[in-house]
Amino acid sequence: MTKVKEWPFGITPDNYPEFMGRSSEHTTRKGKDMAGYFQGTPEPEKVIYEVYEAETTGHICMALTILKPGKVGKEYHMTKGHYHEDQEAGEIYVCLKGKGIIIMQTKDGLNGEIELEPGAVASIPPKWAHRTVNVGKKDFVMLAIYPATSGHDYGSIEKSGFLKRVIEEKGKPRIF
Ligand code: S6P
Ligand code: ZN
Repeated sequence: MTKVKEWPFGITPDNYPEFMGRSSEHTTRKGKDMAGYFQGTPEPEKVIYEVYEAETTGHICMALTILKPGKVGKEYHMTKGHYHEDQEAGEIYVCLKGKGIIIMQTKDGLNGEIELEPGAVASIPPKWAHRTVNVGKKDFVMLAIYPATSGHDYGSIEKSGFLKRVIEEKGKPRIF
């Protein structure tokens, strides 16, 4: 990732677009980029989520994820999910807006989830794959903070998926 000029700053639920403007990488994931991730087939041009990343300060990266509300069939919009290439790299998520669930698992078959609402902070330990799901009706916005050397391993999830999925049932999220 390109290193951007360091600058002292604070991020709030209102001023996060400033971080978007100063990030060095911007990724948009549309339905066509996520073939095989959902049980159903997403509309190819529909934006599922956007990520703005920057190595903000001494070996620490920050990334802002904006996960759009919506579903593919009964399944809520979600990120691809990944392990970190560096097996020692953990991560902290801070929820700025919306309602979400992080689903997590290890290669040994452990799994878990954390619910996120504004102000909530989640700790993702090393070796745990993580995927974020928007279970609300508005944008889900969160900040991730992680070592610059983490790297992303998408391969294992692309191949085998997660042990759990999050669907809407009777108007509420159900994890199964
Ligand atoms: C990076 C961190 C997040 C995700 C982002 C998108 O370690 O976990 O910034 O990259 O939420 O998810 P994904 O699975 O497409 O990278
Ligand atoms: Zn991560």
